[in-house]
Amino acid sequence: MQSYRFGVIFWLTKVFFCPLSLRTDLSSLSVMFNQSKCVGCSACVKACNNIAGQNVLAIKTIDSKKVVDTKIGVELSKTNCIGCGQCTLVCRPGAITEVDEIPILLESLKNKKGKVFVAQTAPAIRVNLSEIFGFPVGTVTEGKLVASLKKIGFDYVFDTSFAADLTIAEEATEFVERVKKGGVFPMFTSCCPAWVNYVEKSNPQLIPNLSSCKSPMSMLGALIKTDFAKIKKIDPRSIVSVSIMPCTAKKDEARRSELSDESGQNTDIVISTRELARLIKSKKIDYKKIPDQKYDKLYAEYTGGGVIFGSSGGVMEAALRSAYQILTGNPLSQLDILPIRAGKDGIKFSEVHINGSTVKVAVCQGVANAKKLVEKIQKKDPSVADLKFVEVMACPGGCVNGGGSSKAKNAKAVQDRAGALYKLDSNLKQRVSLDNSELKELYRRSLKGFGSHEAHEILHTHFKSKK
Ligand SMILES: *[C@@H]1O[C@H](CO)[C@@H](O)[C@H](O)[C@H]1NC(C)=O
Ligand SMILES: *[C@@H]1O[C@H](CO)[C@@H](O)[C@H](O)[C@H]1NC(C)=O
Ligand SMILES: *[C@@H]1O[C@H](CO)[C@@H](O)[C@H](O)[C@H]1NC(C)=O
Ligand SMILES: CC(=O)N[C@H]1CO[C@H](CO)[C@@H](O)[C@@H]1O
Ligand code: SF4
Ligand code: SF4
Repeated sequence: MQSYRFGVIFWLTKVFFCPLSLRTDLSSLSVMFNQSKCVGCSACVKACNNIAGQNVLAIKTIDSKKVVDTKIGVELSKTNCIGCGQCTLVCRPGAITEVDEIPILLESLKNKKGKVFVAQTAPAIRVNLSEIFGFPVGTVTEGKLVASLKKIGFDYVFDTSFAADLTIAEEATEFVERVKKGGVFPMFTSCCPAWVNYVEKSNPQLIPNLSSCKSPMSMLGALIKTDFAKIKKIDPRSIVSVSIMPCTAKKDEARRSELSDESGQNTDIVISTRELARLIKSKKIDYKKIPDQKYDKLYAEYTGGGVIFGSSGGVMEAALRSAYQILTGNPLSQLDILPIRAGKDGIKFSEVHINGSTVKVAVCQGVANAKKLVEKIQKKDPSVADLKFVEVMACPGGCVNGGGSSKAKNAKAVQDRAGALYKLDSNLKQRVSLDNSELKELYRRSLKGFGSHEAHEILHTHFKSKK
């Protein structure tokens, strides 16, 4: 009797707590894993612990095979996974991957009638995609990217770098407002959705420190369904807005209820660099030979500030260029802020002198590093006293090495990708986001000035605790 009862309890425990067979976890909007493909190498577990700092994954024995699973045995979406995709970069057999949105896109393109397809491409795509198609690391191929998307069926292709300038204009304005009126410091950037996920899920007391700016993707997504729709006299409900991002976390960002309105999600579909590369190949587009095309006007222009957004330190550098100009009315004499550029340090510091005061800033790459900095700030460590502004990117190197791009061969390849963006920046006539002429036109047309009520309606958002 005793052993019978024990047997039943054992059996029940096994059924309820240990999945008996290999499973595929499709619960997250960003990443998925398929245990049948896993070889149990634990590379993903290390990436999740050491880079993402989330400790979500573990290797377990299921069906007498060592495979990846969530550490606490629940679905991925119920863990504190931030969707950063660092695990997908290291998984050789493709057992952990981005959630594939190509089938939805193709289905949607098949029923194209009456719809307007609009794409936007992040600053980092122009460098990473080149490599996959055989150009040297760090080659910029904007024209081929636009041409390929047009060939796939997009009616308009806009540049997210334009919206990066917009994010900088609004974020620098917000920073200056906090300086003038006395706001919450340090202010943290909010453009990296994996970092935002961490704050909301695990450290919500940081919410007031986050900038209220939407990310460039979501600013442009909102403009496409308002400003663009109005100018082109298109019903926003007939627009299919697709963003091409080096990021897996953007997939769940697009589905945030804060980023939808009566006409639906501002961004309908998010395709990673890797997915786009697969799509271009499956359409047999000759990426190397396709004649260049230009981004569509309205949201095509970018300054150096917009394009360096794709590198770790780039958002901070761009924001400081603009904040300086807002505060003093003059351009910063030294636009290159070298101590916070790419490089290996997980946490980088710098100081900028603005109008007689010293602004101390920090840049973190990888949420594990951001957690270390936050801990120091909370412990009132003197080495981080008086920090005013902190940039956080969940991916080491920034978006050029995003969880939705392809694995870089080594750290040098990441540096070369970032270097390509800094080179673009140094060759541009306009290097301060505020000087983007399409952006100035947009403010004249509908936004009525930086940080205005109208700008807040379309370009800002809010965050809430999901702990
Ligand atoms: C998981 O991987 C196995 C083995 O490659 C494959 O047969 C199966 O279709 C995959 N499952 C899903 C849901 O993708
Ligand atoms: C967030 O802002 C508050 C209020 O200014 C500040 O006391 C706190 O140290 C900040 N938190 C971090 C981690 O920077
Ligand atoms: C610059 O500093 C001076 C003196 O501290 C101050 O009066 C002025 O308001 C500051 N300018 C701006 C734009 O904050
Ligand atoms: C999608 C894409 O372009 N991926 C490339 C990014 O860079 C690495 C190496 O640097 C290539 O292996 C990928 O193919
Ligand atoms: S997406 Fe990021 S947080 Fe989630 S399991 Fe992968 S590495 Fe960990
Ligand atoms: S990296 Fe891929 S193969 Fe290795 S344990 Fe993780 S899921 Fe399995």
